[in-house]
Amino acid sequence: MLELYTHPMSPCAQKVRIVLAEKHLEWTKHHVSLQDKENLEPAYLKLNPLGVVPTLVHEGRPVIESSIICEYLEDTFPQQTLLPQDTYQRARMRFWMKHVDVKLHPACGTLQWPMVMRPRLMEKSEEERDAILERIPEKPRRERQKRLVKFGLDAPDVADAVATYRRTILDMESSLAETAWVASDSFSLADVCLAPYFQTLLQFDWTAMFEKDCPRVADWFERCRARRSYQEAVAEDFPDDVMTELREKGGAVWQKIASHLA
Ligand SMILES: N[C@@H](CCC(=O)N[C@@H](CS)C(=O)NCC(=O)O)C(=O)O
Repeated sequence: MLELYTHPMSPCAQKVRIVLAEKHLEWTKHHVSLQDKENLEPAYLKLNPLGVVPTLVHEGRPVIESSIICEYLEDTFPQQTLLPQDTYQRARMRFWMKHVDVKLHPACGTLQWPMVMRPRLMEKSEEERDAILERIPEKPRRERQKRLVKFGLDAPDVADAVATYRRTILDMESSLAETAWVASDSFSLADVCLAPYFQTLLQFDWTAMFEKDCPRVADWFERCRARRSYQEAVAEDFPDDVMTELREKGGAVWQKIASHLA
């Protein structure tokens, strides 16, 4: 009844998998290889014209955009609700979800592409690489990804991406002084939508971005990771050998990332 097109390292897909786990929903996995660019194949573009994961298919109908999928699952399966009771806190939750979609997600992609996607694309000839990049549907994304492939972490987008991450962390530290979770005293979609972006920092050994001076954020992430939903939906896809490899790669470029921290 529920099918998810997903990739283990996609924070957007991780958001949806956390919701599915929180609600104890059964679902069928379709792995989309982003490294092989299966997301740009015509069959996948029919489901998701933006050529991105995740896509949820429920009773044969596709639902796209991770935050919309999360809200769709909440509306359709209200058990174990992830909405705060208070309407003001719901507004706060939606603010954070929007912040993730508009700012944090592009920042994360800017840091992930040079680490994960670029090495695979650089194995191809320039001609093959250009042909793949030309198939990316939206122009701003296509242009950004071309820059990230060409220049890696030296691309001009990287400084702003690191600053966006850091600003987000500082704003979360303030929010967490008011409520136990980011938007309210209960775990909500705001936490679901933010947590996977901290998995990215963890997997690349970049947690110094918050560990030294943002104790509330550090504690919040520990609490997210301790949830069964996070273990099932995210952590299980990162066995020790995968983590070791990613953390070595991330550690090797940490100084470059840190150079953009104010
Ligand atoms: N706004 C979309 C963004 C989805 C997105 O950018 N997904 C990434 C993985 S996290 C992706 O599929 N990228 C395609 C690529 O790397 O070519 C959503 O929230 O679902």
